[in-house]
Amino acid sequence: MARFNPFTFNKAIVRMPAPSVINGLRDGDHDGPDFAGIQAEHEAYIAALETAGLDVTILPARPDYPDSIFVEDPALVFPEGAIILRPGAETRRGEAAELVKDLKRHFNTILKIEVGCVDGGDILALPDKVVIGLSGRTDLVGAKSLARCLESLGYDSVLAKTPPGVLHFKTHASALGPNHILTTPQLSGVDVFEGFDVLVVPADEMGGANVLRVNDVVLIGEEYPGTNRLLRDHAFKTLSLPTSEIAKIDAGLTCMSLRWMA
Ligand code: CIR
Repeated sequence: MARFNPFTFNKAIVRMPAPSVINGLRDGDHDGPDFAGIQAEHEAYIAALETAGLDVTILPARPDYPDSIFVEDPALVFPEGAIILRPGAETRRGEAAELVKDLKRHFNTILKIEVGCVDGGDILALPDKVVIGLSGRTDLVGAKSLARCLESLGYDSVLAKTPPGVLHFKTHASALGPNHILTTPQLSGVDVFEGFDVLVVPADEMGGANVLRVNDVVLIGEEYPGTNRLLRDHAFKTLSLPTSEIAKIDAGLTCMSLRWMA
């Protein structure tokens, strides 16, 4: 495939949180987030996207889908078209169909995964390929179906393994720039990152590996000062955002938007 720029965007879609977000899926039985806290984090996130130059479409809350604020999981978007995914969690599957009419307003080409399951959180777009992480939410059948959709849009893809017990591939890896990846120690040596400079988050900041490069800035959770320092030491411009409430339902910064260059 021709080299692709997965960092430059002028459009985004987000969805408002519903009060039911406090019942969002999570690993373990700890308390959920505080609704006002989620609202504040979401608001700051939208403001950061707008400051970075994106035109943000804000979809209304869907109380029937507690996790629907995490629009990255049910769809993938590229300048050439959108792909409707099949989320691995039963309670989230309906979110994909709900996005179709909204995506049709922006994309002429809409493809769809019909079999298996794929969560957008497992899909990492790099300049030379798209990595599909196999996980508890993304299976081989879904991954192969996605690879065919990607090919028809002009993208090469490769499979990788999400570390056991980790929700999504991107929970532990992010693309920082044309030559740089940020990972946890578990993913630092994987072959799909060969040829990239891999920066590794400090051992006590695993959650810091989920960052979002948007145009010239890297959005990072304010709970990860060591990771922030690491990025700044490598000349990345960063913006810290509060993420402690969304973290209670296993979410990070990439999952609250779909982003593309129109
Ligand atoms: C879930 O378990 O599906 C949600 N509570 C969190 C999804 C986070 N998605 C993402 O990081 N791509």
